[in-house]
Amino acid sequence: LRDLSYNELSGPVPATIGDLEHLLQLNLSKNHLSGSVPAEFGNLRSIQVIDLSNNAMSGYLPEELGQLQNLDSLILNNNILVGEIPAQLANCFSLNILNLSYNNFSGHVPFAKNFSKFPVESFLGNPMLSVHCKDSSCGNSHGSKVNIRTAIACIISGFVILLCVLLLAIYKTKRPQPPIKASDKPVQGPPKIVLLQMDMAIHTYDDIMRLTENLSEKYIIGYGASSTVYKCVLKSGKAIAVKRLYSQYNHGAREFETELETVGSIRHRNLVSLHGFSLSPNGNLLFYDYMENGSLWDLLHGPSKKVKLDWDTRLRIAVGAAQGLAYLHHDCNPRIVHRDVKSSNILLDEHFEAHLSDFGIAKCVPAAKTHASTYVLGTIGYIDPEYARTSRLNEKSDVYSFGIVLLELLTGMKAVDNDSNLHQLIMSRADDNTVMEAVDSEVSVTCTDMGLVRKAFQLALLCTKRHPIDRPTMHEVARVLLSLMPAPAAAKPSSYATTDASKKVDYTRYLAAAAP
Ligand SMILES: *[C@@H]1O[C@H](CO)[C@@H](O)[C@H](O)[C@H]1NC(C)=O
Ligand SMILES: *[C@@H]1O[C@H](CO)[C@@H](O)[C@H](O)[C@H]1NC(C)=O
Ligand SMILES: *[C@@H]1O[C@H](CO)[C@@H](O)[C@H](O)[C@H]1NC(C)=O
Ligand SMILES: *[C@@H]1O[C@H](CO)[C@@H](O)[C@H](O)[C@H]1NC(C)=O
Ligand SMILES: *[C@@H]1O[C@H](CO)[C@@H](O)[C@H](O)[C@H]1NC(C)=O
Ligand SMILES: *[C@@H]1O[C@H](CO)[C@@H](O)[C@H](O)[C@H]1NC(C)=O
Ligand SMILES: CC(=O)N[C@H]1CO[C@H](CO)[C@@H](O)[C@@H]1O
Repeated sequence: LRDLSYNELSGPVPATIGDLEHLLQLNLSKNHLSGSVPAEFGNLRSIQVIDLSNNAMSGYLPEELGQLQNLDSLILNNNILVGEIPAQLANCFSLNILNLSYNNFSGHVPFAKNFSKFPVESFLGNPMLSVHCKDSSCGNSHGSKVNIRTAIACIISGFVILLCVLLLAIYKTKRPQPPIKASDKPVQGPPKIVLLQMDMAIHTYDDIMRLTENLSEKYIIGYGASSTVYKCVLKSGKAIAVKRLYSQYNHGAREFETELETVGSIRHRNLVSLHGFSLSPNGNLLFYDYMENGSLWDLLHGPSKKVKLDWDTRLRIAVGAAQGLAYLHHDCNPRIVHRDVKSSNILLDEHFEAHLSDFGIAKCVPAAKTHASTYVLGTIGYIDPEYARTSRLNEKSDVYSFGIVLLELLTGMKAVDNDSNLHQLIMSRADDNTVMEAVDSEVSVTCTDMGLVRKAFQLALLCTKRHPIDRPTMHEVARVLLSLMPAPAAAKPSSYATTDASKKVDYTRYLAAAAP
């Protein structure tokens, strides 16, 4: 349901459209749709593009649209919408393209700083609509009708004034005192932070440096193959993780930024969100959600194994990670291959909900030589042998790596330890039917139905099948894992129920095929 434009659709848009919470784009332009825009549009949490232009939509625009935090384009021109433009639209902070032209809107254009970026072309052809203007020099200050020329003049002067105010504000905040030390180099000012989500608003690069004492060692919470991660508690008290990349990206900064912006727009409950970034001369900084309970690797193999992970928790972690990965594979456009699925990239929040981290930018960050064999990206023990052999990467390579994580969860063993390889070990045990002896004791004492553990083993072996084509998709993996959950949890609406309801998976076929 992405592009239904240019059809002969007629009648009202059904309110049930609000159930499609994973929908990214909705293009219904150039149909014969009538009726009003349903308030349920406010439930389309993931939506980025709404195009209802060139229809016969009437009525008021629902203020619920203001809830759409991912909305980038709202295109409603050439309809017969009436009433005021809801001021709540100013809350759609991702909104870049707005077209309300050629309707019958009345009242005035909302005056909000974050709304004034839209050009007058966004509002053409609404004879009853006036442009609200705070500046008295705009003449008609009673909010009554103004003609389009005054409107343009107002908007332009509004823009100029706003720009001046902004520049002044920036100038003032960035330079509390005149610089004392005269430097030979031209003063460049601190690096800028590109914000992708609102949480970090009002923080400057200098703030981050101050809050982390210039990225002091005492704030380090982890090391990756290509980065160091710091914890930074923001002014609001909320913590974020600051990841500093060791190496400069290989290709253009602009390309890297575009890539990061894409990653920043991806949001799912089982993915670690990127809130912003700063490409500074002192290293590139990426700002992520902070995950209270660290990585799965630390929980399973870390020095302080203070937490005992019972079977239910492990299963929930597996389900969460599978759903996050399935989202990248099946609900993102273009689809995203993670390339480095492993237990240290599965992070746990304060409720022990799993969030997959480090997706989307793997190809920008050269793998550290200690971790990757050649230029094949990934981590030893998790790399799909087919990918290593052919260098041809697809989603099924992630499925393989996920299978290894599943084995890790079941056995509590590392993917590689000294010379022993977990996958080979389990394969050989599968041959002589002793797989169940490898189950982590923490699992066997907390699981009441070892049949479920056996099924999870079978699923892991399926995921790690030699031929990519024999491996299930992540959607299928997530469904099988969900089916292993205790009934009340499994009955909860899965986040996929809406996006992929039509596709049925025959689990038994898969499980039977995996039987050793
Ligand atoms: C929607 O579809 C129409 C016609 O196919 C196309 O011209 C328009 O660009 C599309 N809108 C968006 C936002 O992609
Ligand atoms: C946009 O501006 C309005 C009014 O100035 C404000 O209430 C709202 O919080 C702003 N939204 C964002 C996302 O900044
Ligand atoms: C536009 O709305 C006004 C009332 O606000 C109404 O009088 C007028 O007929 C409407 N025009 C169209 C084309 O619907
Ligand atoms: C909105 O649509 C109208 C009619 O197609 C067009 O003239 C105008 O340029 C568009 N505005 C923007 C901001 O794209
Ligand atoms: C951080 O660096 C700035 C400039 O390099 C310096 O003025 C400041 O004292 C440093 N702060 C700390 C806590 O080291
Ligand atoms: C790996 O080697 C270390 C020391 O060489 C040893 O202590 C440890 O038991 C070995 N682990 C396994 C799983 O063989
Ligand atoms: C094992 C562990 O670190 N658990 C913590 C997970 O996060 C919550 C919330 O911060 C803590 O209370 C737990 O101690």
